Amino acid sequence: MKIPQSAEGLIDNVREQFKMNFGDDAEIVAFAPGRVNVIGEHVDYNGGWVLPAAIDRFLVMAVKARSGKEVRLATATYDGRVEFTLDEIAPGRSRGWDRYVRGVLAGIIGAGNDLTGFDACFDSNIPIGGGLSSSAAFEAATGLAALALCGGEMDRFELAKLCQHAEHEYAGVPCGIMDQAAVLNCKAGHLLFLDCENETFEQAPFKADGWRLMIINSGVAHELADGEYAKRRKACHDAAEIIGVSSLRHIAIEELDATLANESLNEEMRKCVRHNVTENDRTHKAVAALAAGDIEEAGKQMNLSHASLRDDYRVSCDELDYIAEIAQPLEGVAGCRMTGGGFGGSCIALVREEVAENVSTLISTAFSTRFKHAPKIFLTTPETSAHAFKTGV
Ligand code: GAF
Repeated sequence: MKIPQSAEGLIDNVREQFKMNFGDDAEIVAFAPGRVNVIGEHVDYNGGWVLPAAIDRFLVMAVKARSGKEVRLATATYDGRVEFTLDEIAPGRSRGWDRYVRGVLAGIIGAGNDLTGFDACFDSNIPIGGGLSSSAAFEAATGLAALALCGGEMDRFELAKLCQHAEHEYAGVPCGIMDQAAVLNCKAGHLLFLDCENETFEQAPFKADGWRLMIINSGVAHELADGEYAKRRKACHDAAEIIGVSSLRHIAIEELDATLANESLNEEMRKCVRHNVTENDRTHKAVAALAAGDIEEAGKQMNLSHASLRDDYRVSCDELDYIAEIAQPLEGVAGCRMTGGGFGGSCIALVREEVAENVSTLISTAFSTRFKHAPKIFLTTPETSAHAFKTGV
């Protein structure tokens, strides 16, 4: 395993913080990246296809085993220090950030691993609420650190499902599998073309020479547990039942018009079906375009994706719409769309590296004028997935 250069500084800091908090060296370090989704949005929980990449922002966790069942968590990311025992990890014991840790530990122990207590210190530079999967990174790093502590082994997709379960049961977010699968399976320099029904994926090389992924964080914290996400998910599920398919992914683009003519579907369901079917089609087109080096076509599909998420799926917001509106026509921008769950969070743009600075300034100026705060903009390259390693001290 090669430690990503962009994670090195954070790893050093966290190891130092561990020593300051617990007076000793950590024995294992786990790191997990955030993710950005290039295209294929709000389709993962309907068995669809997604195209995320790991980003060069990480959560790092340093740990050391203790005898007994006590877990002590220290962090610079959130306020405070939390302590609990491994007998106190059932759902509902905490509403704080430590619920993610409790949820993952419960899954690891439930899978038959013999885990003892431990000390842990973590820190993250993945923007929280930025729609970049800071919570999936937290779960993945916890899972890998815990497995390394007890010498347990688990297939990465199984671990992703365990983390997804923790998110459902402990954070109350009925998310799909994309985020956890991405942070655990992405490969540097590649996009993860993931089939969420069959749980299979291809590593699609990001061979867009001279192009970069730009992330534009609106600074509007997205909150997926507030009900809208669950409502969309339910409308999709109900629509699939009426149509008679196990999930919306089984409706081909050629069948869309006939499907929408079904009089038993209400307007809400129709919009959800249309978004899912067209988004799956766009994702396949974007993957083919990227493989052929046709960045302009991939960008066009991203722009169409944004419109569908805004108009049919209604998960965008003024800030994200404005970023897309400003960015899409700019010279050197192939496409721009909201990314992740929406209702705030970030946009992703495919941008020519040589004009990236200029594009960033133009977006930032226009956005700041309208919303009175600046977006946080950065470029990323597809990074590696989560890993754990022994420190050797
Ligand atoms: C959030 C969820 F966690 C994912 O599973 C996915 O549904 C995404 O929103 C929308 O594509 O990130």
